[in-house]
Amino acid sequence: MQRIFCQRDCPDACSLLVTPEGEVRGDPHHPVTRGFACIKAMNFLKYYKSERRVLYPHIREGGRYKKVSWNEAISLIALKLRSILKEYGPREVLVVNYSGNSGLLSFNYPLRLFYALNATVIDYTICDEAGEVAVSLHYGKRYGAFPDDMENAEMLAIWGANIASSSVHAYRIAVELKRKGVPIWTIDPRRTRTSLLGRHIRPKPGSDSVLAMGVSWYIINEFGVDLEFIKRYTIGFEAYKELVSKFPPDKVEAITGVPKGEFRDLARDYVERRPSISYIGVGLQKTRYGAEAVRAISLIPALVGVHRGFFYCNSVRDFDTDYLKGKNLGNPSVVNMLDIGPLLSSGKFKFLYIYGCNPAITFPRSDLIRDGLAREDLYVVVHDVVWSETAEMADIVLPATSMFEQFDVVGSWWHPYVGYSSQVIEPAGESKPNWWVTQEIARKIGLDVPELYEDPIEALKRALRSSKMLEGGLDALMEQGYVKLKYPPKDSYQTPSGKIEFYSSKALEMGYSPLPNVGWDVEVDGYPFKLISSSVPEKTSTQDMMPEDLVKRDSIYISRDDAVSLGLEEDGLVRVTPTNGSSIIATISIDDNLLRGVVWARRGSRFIIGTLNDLLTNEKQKIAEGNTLNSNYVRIERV
Ligand SMILES: Nc1nc2c(c(=O)[nH]1)N[C@H]1C(S)=C(S)[C@@H](COP(=O)(O)OP(=O)(O)OC[C@H]3O[C@@H](n4cnc5c(=O)[nH]c(N)nc54)[C@H](O)[C@@H]3O)O[C@H]1N2
Ligand SMILES: Nc1nc2c(c(=O)[nH]1)N[C@H]1C(S)=C(S)[C@@H](COP(=O)(O)OP(=O)(O)OC[C@H]3O[C@@H](n4cnc5c(=O)[nH]c(N)nc54)[C@H](O)[C@@H]3O)O[C@H]1N2
Ligand SMILES: [Mo]
Repeated sequence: MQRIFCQRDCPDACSLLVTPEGEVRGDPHHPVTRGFACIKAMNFLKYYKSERRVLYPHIREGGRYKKVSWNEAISLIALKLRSILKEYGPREVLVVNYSGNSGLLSFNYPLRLFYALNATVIDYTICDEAGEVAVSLHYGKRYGAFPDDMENAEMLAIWGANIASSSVHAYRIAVELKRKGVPIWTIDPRRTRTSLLGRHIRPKPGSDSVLAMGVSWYIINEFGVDLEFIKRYTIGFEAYKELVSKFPPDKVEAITGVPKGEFRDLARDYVERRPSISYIGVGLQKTRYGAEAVRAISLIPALVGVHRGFFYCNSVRDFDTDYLKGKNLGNPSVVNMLDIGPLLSSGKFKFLYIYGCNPAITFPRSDLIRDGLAREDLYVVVHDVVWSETAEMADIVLPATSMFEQFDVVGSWWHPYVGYSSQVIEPAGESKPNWWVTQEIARKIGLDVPELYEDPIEALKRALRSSKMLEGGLDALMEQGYVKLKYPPKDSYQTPSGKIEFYSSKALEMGYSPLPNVGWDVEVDGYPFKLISSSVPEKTSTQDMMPEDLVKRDSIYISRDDAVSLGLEEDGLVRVTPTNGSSIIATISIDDNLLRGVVWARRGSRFIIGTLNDLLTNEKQKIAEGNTLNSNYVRIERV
């Protein structure tokens, strides 16, 4: 049986076996995959064989796509690129990439071309980055609990994550814990499959930093902190205590909508059931005070004496990814990816290269992204595995190999294993890996930079060579298949003081509040519904949609009480108007899992008219200019 490592942007980064019959299974020997794969992976081969697959290079001519040879496609791209560089300069060339493929090579290597050109690259702010910075302010490196820590937990609190959908192997651990009688808590405004595992706290969305204060208040004032631990491993506790004292239970109850008895019980479990572990999801972080909430939740273990008793993002690696992406080759300009819609639609940039990303659906103000892609004076090249919504608007579409058809090195942002994924299937049609395409473009425009043509295996070797976490580098990976990374110990803290800093000196230096800046989303006048969205089991972001799924249109989900008060029935049509001046038309779905005042949509929703992300703003969090995808308010009317 042949094996690959899943290259989707998912915490589980599974080891997948392809049987001789062409089925995909979870590797029974891999310590985290343990013999089962998610529903998406089981359908991968069907998906990659579907008619959505891009098999050949295509150029758009008179509104239709025409098949061309690679040579024609690359020549045309080189011609355009050269003339745009000459006429407008390199800053008008933009590369957009993100989470289509998280393999080290697939993600990074193409960037070499754009670094060497001194073009414009993006800042990756659309997912979990603000929360990563948040944790590092107090802990140094951001690693926390691993799967085995979860398995040994005496209590698990899952904040703003629906792991039944987004991390099925973490969900399985949670199910095992429940079976053993370990208390599980879920903090999510929605009822989900995950929340059915235990006690469910339902805060108003966007109020988690306040809720974390409420939990901390009870720990400090009623159940007792671990003073020994605090003295030995932390600094700034007195200042933190002062902050928490400003959020007594009644105030927290009023802001979050959670009865105080509930978060009191949660506080008691944090203290009495140690090691208690918090799984902090990306969902709650995509709010105006999201990174602040991540800070406050991550500090709860420091109160009760558990070293790094949280999981948020474990992708701490000492690989030389700067080398892989060619950071030394130039000094590109950087723009926040949340701003791409407004920038493109206002006429900025003349050449756009997109790989591993579907911004026409996934970026905020996707309506403006699509306006931009439609510009006559913008040349758009899309390299993708399938005819994504973005590919369908490109001037040139290039076929990409799927994860089964290319080699790469794949890590996880949850578990500590890194794998070498081999090519196990011949490339479909004329599809080519990401690194190959930018090599060819560089060659055609005649760039004299040796790194642009470096053999990708050599590049990987060099990037892993000096790693202390991965002994033996790429050779070890290729020989053993996967290797467990050596992380620093849980009780080492890479902050200026060497301790957990409740009061963060690094935050101060970076212009952020040294203590979590506790805040919450407030309703906007005239826009009574909070719109949130999240991942669903059967697709990864916009991937895995079969041709028959694409015909269907998504709904806006609303609570029964709200539907009644608006006079709406199941499948009725509504216009949804956000604060940003756009609007969409969709069907309504009545959902008993929602709180009043909250509406929900599946991530990547496409409605009868418009898409979900047309409704979002590009407002940023203060920390790391992170996204606020879950902090939008809308008005809903029957049409
Ligand atoms: N099947 C599948 N798996 C995936 C993905 C996928 O699309 N599909 N995507 C992958 C990627 S890129 C990522 S980033 C992760 C994301 O996966 P998760 O970390 O689970 O995050 P989300 O799916 O964004 O949202 C999870 C939950 O957060 C809740 N939520 C929303 N706002 C708030 C709030 O203010 N407070 C609280 N407490 N909860 C809130 C939502 O109701 C939702 O149930 O999953 C990865 N795994
Ligand atoms: N409303 C709302 N919007 C969101 C979110 C949300 O929760 N709500 N979540 C945000 C988050 S967490 C994320 S991570 C982003 C994800 O947004 P994107 O980065 O746009 O991710 P995908 O939708 O998975 O699209 C990736 C594209 O890459 C292609 N691809 C896959 N493998 C390869 C490959 O090897 N080579 C090439 N060239 N292409 C490949 C896929 O076919 C797909 O078209 O969306 C964000 N947008
Ligand atoms: Mo993400």
